[in-house]
Amino acid sequence: MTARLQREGTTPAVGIVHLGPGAFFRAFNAVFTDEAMTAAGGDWGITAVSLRSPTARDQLEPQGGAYTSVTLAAGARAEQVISSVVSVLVAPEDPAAVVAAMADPKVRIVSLTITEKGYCHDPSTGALNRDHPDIVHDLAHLDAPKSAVGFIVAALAARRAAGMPAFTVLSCDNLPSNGSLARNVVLAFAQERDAELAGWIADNATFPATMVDRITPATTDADIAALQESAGYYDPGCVIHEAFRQWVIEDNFVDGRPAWEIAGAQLVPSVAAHEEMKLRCLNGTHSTLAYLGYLAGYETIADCVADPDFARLCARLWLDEIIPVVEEPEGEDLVVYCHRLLERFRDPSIRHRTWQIAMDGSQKLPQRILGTIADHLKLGQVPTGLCLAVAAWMRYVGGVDEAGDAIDVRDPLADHLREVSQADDPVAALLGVEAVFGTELPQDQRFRDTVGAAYVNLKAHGARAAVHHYVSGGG
Ligand code: CS2
Repeated sequence: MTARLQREGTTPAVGIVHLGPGAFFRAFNAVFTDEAMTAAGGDWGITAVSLRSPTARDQLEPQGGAYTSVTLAAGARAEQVISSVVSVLVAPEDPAAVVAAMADPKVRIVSLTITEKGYCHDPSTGALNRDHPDIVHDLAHLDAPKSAVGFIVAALAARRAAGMPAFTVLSCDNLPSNGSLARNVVLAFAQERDAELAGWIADNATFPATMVDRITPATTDADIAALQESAGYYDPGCVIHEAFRQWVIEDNFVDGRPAWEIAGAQLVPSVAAHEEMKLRCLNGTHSTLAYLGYLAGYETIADCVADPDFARLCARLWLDEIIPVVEEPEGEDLVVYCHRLLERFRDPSIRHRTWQIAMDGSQKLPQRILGTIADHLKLGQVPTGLCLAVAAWMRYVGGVDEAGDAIDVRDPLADHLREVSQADDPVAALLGVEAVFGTELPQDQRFRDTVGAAYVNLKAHGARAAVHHYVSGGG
């Protein structure tokens, strides 16, 4: 039997608690922190916390927290053992231990990769969803929280009671103004419990915004076997990702941070423009490819853009519909940025499944696609390609593919969306889902008509024909 990977060298003291120890965190935050500590030292070891399943703990604990980060680029591979994670806690097994870890005086940062739905917010407005079952639970039982928001408030309350300083809450999820969004949900929750606590958090904690970017598909058994073959050890905690990485961080920390800039992070006064560029250019086309590509029968993003029509779809979306309404961040050239994106999407060694990206669309659509559409409508234009993407999402959440087979739709609103799609006019019914579309956008007749026409076209001719029609100059 092959030996398992083991941690080597000294274990750093913990300075960060990270919620959400999935593949993205391991390919991104933990790598930056590992490299920063190797180069500049600092007590920034990470206690990782899983809010749901024990998988990450079961993978990493027998390895002392160490795991392999595998970079794949056009067939070449590079392996790097990452040792910044010191231990993994599983919140449902012992919520009090998680609060205690976050309330430890040595901890100065609580970072988050909990995905969009982890914020328990209303996607169209960003406000805390007070009806969310985890929020309802946590408001009543803050001694044993379930949600990230509940854990943060419980830990900050404990720190305040002990006369300790607050910590920095560092959101690293693909949400617009993720720092203020995290701040708003935390303050709204705290306000419901104790107005003085909310005031203390507002005055003492910081919530810097970040833009995060590295394409990291879910690790497969084949990836683990390939690592075993090449490295000679077994590591079920390994992660596979592209070489590219970009982390733009608003430099606003309560009590220090790792020297992430040594590992290439950009520490800036404002992240807004970078964030919008990334969410709209990368994630916007990713989601478009996910829905249209899935319906067209393509398994991965690389498979999608190997089809010349789908590659042209991306190019046309960027040039005609996205870049014209995106502000260019300092130091970036949007055309070059998008050109590079297509190269990243094309890399066949990164097998990023359309089905994986299609997940949780109700939480992703507003910031990835609907904001861009709204900006065009304000200028009196209708972006037909992005409306086609919305129609493809509607087809997808209907739950039946073009061959008549069931789609395994994963989304917190999946049941509701499937039910709503059964209406006589599914487009009108889905546009009425306020959590996704808000109240303003669905009132725009041009938008309704264009999405409606795209939906009919998709249903009658299929995704490949609809994409071909669009890139051939049709609407
Ligand atoms: C993807 C992202 O799964 C998805 O929704 O669009 O995870 C994407 O790969 C990352 O944001 C890239 O940085």
